Amino acid sequence: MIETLGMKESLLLYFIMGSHNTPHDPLWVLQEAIQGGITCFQFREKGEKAARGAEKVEWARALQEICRAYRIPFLVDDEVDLALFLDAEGVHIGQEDGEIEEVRRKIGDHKILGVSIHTVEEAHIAQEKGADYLGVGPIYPTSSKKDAKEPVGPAFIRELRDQGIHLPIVGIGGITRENAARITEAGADGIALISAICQAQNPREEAALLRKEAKLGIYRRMER
Ligand code: TZP
Ligand code: MG
Repeated sequence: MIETLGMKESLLLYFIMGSHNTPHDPLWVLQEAIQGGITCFQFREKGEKAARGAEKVEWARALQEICRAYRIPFLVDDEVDLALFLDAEGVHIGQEDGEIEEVRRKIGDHKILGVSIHTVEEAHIAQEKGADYLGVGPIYPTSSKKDAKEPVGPAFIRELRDQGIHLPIVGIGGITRENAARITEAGADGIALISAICQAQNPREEAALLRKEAKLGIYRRMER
């Protein structure tokens, strides 16, 4: 485990990638994204083309090593046992990936637990049961998640805040440099994305631009 920024600060620019998400070398993409200013990384090795078994663990270790060198929190999607095996900084689970309390018990109090939510009720439950942050989305249509639900739009983040959700929130799904500021302006602490960085010709420049937009949204919200 590494010492990292506070939870909200870590969510500002949350990069997610599996080895198959990019036409480039994933290790190069991660390094460039870090140079551009990402604040958190999630290993999400999922889907038909995903690596499995030992190959998956090798990818995870290689990406984790880069994160460690730059003190970027490394989280694992879905797989609590893999997160524990790697001594990752945390794990991100969906509504179908197990009970929040049980996952918390397994990982302990010092690891980060992120939970995806799609309704105000799910957000309240995750907040009560000890999630460290909420993943909210898809905000916009996305082709990176096969079983994605209907897009909720940035207004849903505002509604969560109005309904008493105070946990750190990261918006996800179809986020680009054009719409990024709207997510944080609506009340999110950051943006999470796959393709905007994975598919970019210049992931470093793209990350830097996205970070600027995410910050801009926060400033706009503070000025209101
Ligand atoms: N969860 C909700 S949308 C999504 C996940 C993992 C995919 C986000 O990918 P992209 O390419 O940034 O839309
Ligand atoms: Mg999941």
